[in-house]
Amino acid sequence: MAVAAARVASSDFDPFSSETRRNPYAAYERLRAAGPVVRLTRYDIWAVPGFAEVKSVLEDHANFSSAGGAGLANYFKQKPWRPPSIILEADPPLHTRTRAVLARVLSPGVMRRLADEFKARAVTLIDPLVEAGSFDAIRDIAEVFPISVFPDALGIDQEGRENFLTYGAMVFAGFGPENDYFRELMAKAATVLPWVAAKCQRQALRPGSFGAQIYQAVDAGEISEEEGALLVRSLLSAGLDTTISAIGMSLYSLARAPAQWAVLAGNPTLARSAFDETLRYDSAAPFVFRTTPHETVIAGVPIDGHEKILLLVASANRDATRWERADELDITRRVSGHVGFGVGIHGCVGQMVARLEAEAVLSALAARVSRIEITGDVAYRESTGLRALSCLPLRVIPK
Ligand code: OVV
Repeated sequence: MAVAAARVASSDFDPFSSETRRNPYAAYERLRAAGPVVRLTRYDIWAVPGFAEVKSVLEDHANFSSAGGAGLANYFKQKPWRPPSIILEADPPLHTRTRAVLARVLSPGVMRRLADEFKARAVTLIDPLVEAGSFDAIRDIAEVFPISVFPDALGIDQEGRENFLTYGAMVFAGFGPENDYFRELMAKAATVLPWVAAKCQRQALRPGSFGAQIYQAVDAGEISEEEGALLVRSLLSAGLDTTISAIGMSLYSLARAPAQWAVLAGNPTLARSAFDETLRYDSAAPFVFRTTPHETVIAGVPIDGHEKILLLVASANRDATRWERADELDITRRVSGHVGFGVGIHGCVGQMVARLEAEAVLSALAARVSRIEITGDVAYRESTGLRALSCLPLRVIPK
């Protein structure tokens, strides 16, 4: 159905620009004021900025498909740069089958068994940094800790681990329009993509690991051998650049709020809820797309079939109609219900691993450090899909 352009809000806002990455929140507020769904004229897509509508679209997988791609590219019309994810970029019934496998592999019981190991490794990483007194929280913590614990849990050996950084970055840099950063990463595709494919094979995965458990689902007939490899690939795609970015953004948010750090240092058991509050306050994964398989409506606005819908989860997490003092970081607030991990059937299946990693890092720091200061300029990587810092120079004052 044709939409009368004059009757719907439109904006020339660019969700993928460097300026937006540095500070998206004023623009998000203007979008929320403009309407429940806003036409973004630069890209010919719909944007959804408010909490209630983001949540209801995420909860309506029948009218808002994931098979059209999680990023800007419309797989109903264009060929994706990599074979689509069979969990993130799939609808039921395929998604139901693949999700069941990963939900089992990443279940709460499994997490409990990993917790002590993650915490011990975080202390080993953090203590010498605290002794040194100053460090780059991105280079020395955020880009190190997930790479040190997650591929081990996944069952992948040490060889070539720097390729994980490149691959994870590639996946999320491919969420927006092609830019120089994406092209630079893709220049390494000829070595990185075959390396990733090899690491996803059955024989590359240590017995008892997450990866080996995925192949047990193959042996049980739940998924095919090829699907097994693609689900290992999903853990590699989704499990590193996300936690790297989120741990970096979390430290950045806390470093900008000394009074909040003091609360955490006074009670390091708040680390887990502090991490969730930083995800709400400055979400590392600021958006995800859906695609309409057919005509539908959002908040009464008619939407054509095969349209890309940009769900601004970072904006929803600052919506004053949902959150009191939405623009304030408050690690003691009741933060459950934020959409930084999404919600619905595609809600982050790895969120317990992410929380475990971040909790290990934040509690190890909070146990030792009474104050954090930012000592120089911070910068963002030019990733269109994540808000990821490239550097965060800090000085820490030990207790
Ligand atoms: C959540 C997420 C992000 C990126 C890639 C994938 C999943 C995947 O399944 O490949």
